[in-house]
Amino acid sequence: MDLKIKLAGITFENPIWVASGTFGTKGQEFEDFIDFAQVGAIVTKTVTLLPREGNPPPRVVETRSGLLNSIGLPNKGINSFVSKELPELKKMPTKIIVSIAGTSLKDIEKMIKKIPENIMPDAIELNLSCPNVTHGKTKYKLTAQDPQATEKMVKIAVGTAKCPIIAKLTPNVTDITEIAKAAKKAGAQAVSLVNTYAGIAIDVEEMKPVLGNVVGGLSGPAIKPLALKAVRDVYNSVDIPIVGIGGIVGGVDVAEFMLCGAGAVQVGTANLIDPDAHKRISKEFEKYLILKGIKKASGLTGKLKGGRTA
Ligand code: RRO
Repeated sequence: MDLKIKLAGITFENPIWVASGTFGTKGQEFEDFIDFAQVGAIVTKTVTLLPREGNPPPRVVETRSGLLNSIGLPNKGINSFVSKELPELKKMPTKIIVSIAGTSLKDIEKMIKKIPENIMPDAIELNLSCPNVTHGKTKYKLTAQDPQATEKMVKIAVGTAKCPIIAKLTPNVTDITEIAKAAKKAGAQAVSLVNTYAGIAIDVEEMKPVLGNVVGGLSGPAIKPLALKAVRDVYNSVDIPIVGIGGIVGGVDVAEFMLCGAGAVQVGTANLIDPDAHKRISKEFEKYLILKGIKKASGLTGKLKGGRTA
């Protein structure tokens, strides 16, 4: 079975990647479970210019319909990341995609310039969509809710980076295709969607919100149909490679995202429940392809038949 896919000018051994924030810092927690050569790519936990503490606890709650998180981007900052973590990550036999976020254009430019050429990641995922931090003082909370801000942020990243830029979008918008168009216009080589859906969990006994930060981002199988719609909408109206994300827990879910137009996918929440998830999902996906008589995984992208187009 040929699982190789090409996206943003890079060849990946497998269309199934692991999503940012769900795979430890260096993936070392998963070493006993996973053959990294079989993982399409590891997207690292989002890093910022300066260290961040993150949000007050509790930071994660399991609701009846998915996981709600408000971690708030805790990390040691880009200097520590490029000196301690990135060199280790680069030794792994898979593609490394570094996730970065910033509140200003200067932040993004500075961060990208701090990545040494000899340990350049295969791509950068520009996280424009963390639901748990404020990205500046506009009427929009997140960069990826504002087409103009998205365009500016992607443009500076594309102009500075020596590797492809994948813009990670939020589903918390009226029309995600407007944002994907802005990312494409600014030169993004791909978009990844979706980040988590903003939500609130309530402790009725205490009559207060469960999460320390009140609002969090919902992930897991509950959001899959919503994420599939977002991928399909972008596929139908913007000519840009798509990395599909949202509630993938089995091989058939991967097929669904690819049929809707994703060239690759990321597994997130499932890693937190089952450290073996990537291996199992990959095997199940291969089985699906065999059953359907499909020889190349890449042949599945956008092959959804009929129905409403968007
Ligand atoms: O750290 C977080 O709270 C977080 C991030 Br950066 C993100 O992109 N998405 C999310 O659900 N949580």
